[in-house]
Amino acid sequence: MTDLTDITTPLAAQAIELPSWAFGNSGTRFKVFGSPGTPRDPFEKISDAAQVHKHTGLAPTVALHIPWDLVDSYSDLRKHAEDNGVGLGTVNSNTFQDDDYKLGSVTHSDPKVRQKAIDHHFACIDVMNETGSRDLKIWLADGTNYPGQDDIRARQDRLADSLAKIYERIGEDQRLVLEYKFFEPAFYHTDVPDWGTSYAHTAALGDRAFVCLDTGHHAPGTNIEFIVAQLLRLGKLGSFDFNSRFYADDDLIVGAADPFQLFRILYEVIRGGGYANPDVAFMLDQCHNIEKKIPGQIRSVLNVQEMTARALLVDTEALKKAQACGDVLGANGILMDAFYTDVRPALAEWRESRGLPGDPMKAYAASGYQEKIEAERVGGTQAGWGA
Ligand code: PSV
Ligand code: MN
Ligand code: MN
Repeated sequence: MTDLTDITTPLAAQAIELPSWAFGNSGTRFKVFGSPGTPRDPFEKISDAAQVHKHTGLAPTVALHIPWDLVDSYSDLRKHAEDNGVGLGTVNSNTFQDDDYKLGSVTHSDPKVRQKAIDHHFACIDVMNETGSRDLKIWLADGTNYPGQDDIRARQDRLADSLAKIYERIGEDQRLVLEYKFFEPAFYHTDVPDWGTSYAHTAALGDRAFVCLDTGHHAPGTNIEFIVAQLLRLGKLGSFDFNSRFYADDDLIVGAADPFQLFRILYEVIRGGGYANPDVAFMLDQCHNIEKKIPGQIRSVLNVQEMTARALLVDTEALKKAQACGDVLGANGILMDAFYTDVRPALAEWRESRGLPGDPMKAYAASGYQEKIEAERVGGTQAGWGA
């Protein structure tokens, strides 16, 4: 069995934030399939997320999405989370489901619409102050569908201006994290399409503004680990939205489509000092359209743990030597040896030694929780997409 002795300290420090929306129903524009036991409110989403942490010890916080997770009292929600052994994390804004934002939100040419979008972010900061959250994550659906539709440069200026107003409002211990995405829902141009644009804006804002890298938001073939290395070099990698994709923004279980890519990304995170570093938040951004949501999230965090273990096992000294003497195939072989190491039996044993189930998927299935929520809950909520 693989010897994990040298890597258990960093492994024990792993924390992956779950998205509240992964527990609601979601789907494609073709159909949202309802699943029995879906949470009826944000409190139940948190209870479900807590199951993931209970069985894996890997997911101590849950990200909220406003207004999908609108509640009367965020201190009650916070208390509920704490009672269930988890905390509330990143607050995600939403300026993509309101008719006013058809032609843009913080980039809109109408100052009234821009102000409405800015005010929404102020409301999100109010929520953060109650939940104790550190990060405000902004993903914008802003963009255009046709060349000439709007002045793409003026939109950059309006974006910079709106972001500066939002940034001014965040507290000393809070951060603004700007996510990029190269297309969708806009198809001609997106106002924050790539890491460079997010970097340019967050660098202009200041030290408490960072880039969020969603692994599903790049053109096929993009070398994501290079972006990770570059952002870590620049001190601007704030967070990850992990998921996997075959074609577009599929939001599938992380590591499902391409575990090797996840390994390569995690290797660069570790190499660049971004692992178990509070400045680089590991989050999931996934939807479970056809599979059960809680086991879907358990599988996801285990995939991240497994690829992290493999990346931590890279013989970095030997790799450095091979690289220094130009041993192309030797260096590649050292990286591949770690990638091909089956760490699952050793991880199961290590989990048990820490009082966790060796097989969290099995433990959840045997716990009776799924049957209980399916019997108790009727009329669950949409995750938000299409809501
Ligand atoms: C839309 O692409 C998206 O998936 C972004 O990645 C956000 O992080 C997420 O929705 C939630 O707003
Ligand atoms: Mn995302
Ligand atoms: Mn996305």
